[in-house]
Amino acid sequence: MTDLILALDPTSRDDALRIASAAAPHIDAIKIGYPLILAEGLGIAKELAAFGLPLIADFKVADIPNTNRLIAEQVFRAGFSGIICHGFPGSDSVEACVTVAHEHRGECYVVAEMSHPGGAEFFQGGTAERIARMVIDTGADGIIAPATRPERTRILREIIGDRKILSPGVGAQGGDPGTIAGLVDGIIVGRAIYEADNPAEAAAAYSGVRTNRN
Ligand code: OMP
Repeated sequence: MTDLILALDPTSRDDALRIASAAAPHIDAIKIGYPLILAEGLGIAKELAAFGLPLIADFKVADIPNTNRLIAEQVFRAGFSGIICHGFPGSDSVEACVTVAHEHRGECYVVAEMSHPGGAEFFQGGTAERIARMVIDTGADGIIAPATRPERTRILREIIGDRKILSPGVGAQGGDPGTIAGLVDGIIVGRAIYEADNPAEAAAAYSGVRTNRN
């Protein structure tokens, strides 16, 4: 069954906890990153972990291996169960995140191709495919691939086989959940849930498109 991952990007603790609490019965994981953590501090991770859902750190880590390792150690110590890193710094940098993630029984996802229009500028032309192959070679757990371009995500699926694909771009960025859900292991939805008048109802509606992977 495709997971529904809430991208929790509001920048106030109260909003984040209210929305997470409303959406929690309908979602499978929570992803947070710079917007919420820079506003409220890393301690928000422990508060969100209390919902009992996997918590993914979206820092799109993109540094030398030693710095990636130091960042990943802080992430898993803070209570996260997954981390997102970039692939373009190279396989040694990705391996640093994968090693720390697995030491903590967590998961590491690598951005293969981004979902916004500019994501086509550098990630296409072979780069996304190379990053997907790197995921296999480094033992990473999966990729981030765009719900806004299902045809690209389908190509990346052929490369990564049964590794996971988490797919942002549904809702606010125009991606259709029904089209992408069967191709991926998780859809990532942010504004369409946390900016909705009724986040619980919105989360329940996205939860309804979950399906078995084709
Ligand atoms: P909404 O556009 O509000 O649904 O949020 C999408 C979430 O997914 C945000 O937290 C983005 O930072 C994140 N994201 C993308 O939108 N596109 C990508 O290519 C990669 C990510 C990500 O790594 O999560």
